[in-house]
Amino acid sequence: MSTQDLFHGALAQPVVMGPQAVILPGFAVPWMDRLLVAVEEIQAQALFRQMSTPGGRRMSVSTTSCGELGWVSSEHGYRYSPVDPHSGRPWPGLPEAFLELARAAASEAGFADFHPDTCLINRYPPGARMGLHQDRDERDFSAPIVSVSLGMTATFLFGGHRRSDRPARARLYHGDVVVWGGEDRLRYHGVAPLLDAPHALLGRQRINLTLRRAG
Ligand code: MD6
Ligand code: FE
Repeated sequence: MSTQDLFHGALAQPVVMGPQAVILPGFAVPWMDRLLVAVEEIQAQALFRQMSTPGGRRMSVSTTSCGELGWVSSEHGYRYSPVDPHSGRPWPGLPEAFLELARAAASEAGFADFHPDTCLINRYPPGARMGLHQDRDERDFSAPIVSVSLGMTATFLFGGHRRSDRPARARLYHGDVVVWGGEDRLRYHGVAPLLDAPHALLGRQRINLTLRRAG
């Protein structure tokens, strides 16, 4: 494990990305062991799968979910579903560690009373990326989104309110948390293609948790 991994969180100050968007470096570190155990348990019950976009293209990330609802994408569009279409069963529950971390991070960023009902889990192998998009499948945009980065480092792209706005770039490390909401809630964003730089704990993958209130 590198000194970067050990001390990044303890030393770094919040990085302001917008009026209501902030990176909290290393904020997830105190929850890390519980987060990783929970991700293992979830992916054993609801397998990571590569979904298709409405445009008919296969996403380069693999996805699963937990909570009352799960985000699913297919040729027919994007939606939240109470059951995992692969298994026909409800999604695994939201782990207590996810809820604790999400509430603490939201509160740190100025969003009191965040009650997520879903967590989308994306797994990035080297080369995987996420094109610029808005998160707008949730019913109510008043709740923020809390995003947790695990494993390999990513370059996050923070755009504006139009797809054509040139995005700012920010590095996201293992244990970093991004919180955004309010007037930044519908900003375009994405992830640049992942470099092949294995992480000490998680190897050749990045896992991103996004906690939301969807229903
Ligand atoms: C990712 N994140 O970091 C993709 N969306 O892998 C997102 O798409 C995202 O990090 C909304 C809010 C925060 C995010
Ligand atoms: Fe998103």
